[in-house]
Amino acid sequence: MADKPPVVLTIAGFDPSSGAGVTADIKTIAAHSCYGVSCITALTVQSTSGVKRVESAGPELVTDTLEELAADLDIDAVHIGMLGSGKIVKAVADFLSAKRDPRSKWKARLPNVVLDPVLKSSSGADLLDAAGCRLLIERLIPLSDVVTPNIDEATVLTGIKVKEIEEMKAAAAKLHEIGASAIVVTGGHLEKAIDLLSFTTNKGIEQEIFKADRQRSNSTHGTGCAFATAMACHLALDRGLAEATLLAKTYVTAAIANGQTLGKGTGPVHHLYRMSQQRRAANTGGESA
Ligand code: PXL
Repeated sequence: MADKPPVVLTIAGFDPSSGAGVTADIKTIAAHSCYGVSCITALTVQSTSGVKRVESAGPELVTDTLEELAADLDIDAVHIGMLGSGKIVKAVADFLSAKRDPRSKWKARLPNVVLDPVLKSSSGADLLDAAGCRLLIERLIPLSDVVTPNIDEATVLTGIKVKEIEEMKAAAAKLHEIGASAIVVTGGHLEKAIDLLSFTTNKGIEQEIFKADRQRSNSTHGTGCAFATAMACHLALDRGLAEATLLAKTYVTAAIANGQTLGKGTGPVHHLYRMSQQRRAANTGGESA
């Protein structure tokens, strides 16, 4: 029998065009040789042209799905993406808190919880209501191991208008105050694609900057989901925070660079680009990349 792969749970919305959301996350998880399981929080009607409609799942459906999966599998990491509404944020926060309660039926807390605080789609549709945003700050950020806002999300969560590195650092410090233990502010929209990792040690807050050239590409739908999910996979594979950040950034950069021309709008990143590299290498008898 083959070895058991790390299990990564994604709690996120459904994007029928598979650029973002659970179906995209499952591709990212497979690309990292982990086993993906999922809990759908909302259905969206969308394509590469943008989000047309959002229907929230019932909170009981979310709670039952999470309990069913957690009772059956040893989960090595959790990715949280689009949640849609305050009721779903509450269901997820209640579940994560119950897993931490020593008096509960659960034996251990869920490890490596990566929260991508999804607020809006890139086309501007609201993906979390106002009550959800408040509860995410109050309850979910303190229950997460890593929070991965982009600069717009960091601005809404902290009230600090994030444009450059100094504001990224200040927003990360504010998120620590709110209760985040580690943060990656992603700045793919800046002139250079700059990500800031911020974490607490016994000496205080440490911050590290990761830079890459910004790519001009039309295949950028799903970059936030791919980054946060790749981060969860690397943590499930026992990598440290800095290595996980660097590898997740490298994965997203390559997934954008290898993007295929799909749809009439903003195309998806190529989550499974490594498969075609391996196929090419096999055909030429060469080594896989
Ligand atoms: O990229 C944010 C995002 C996350 N999850 C779902 C989405 C989107 C953006 O459209 O549809 C399901």
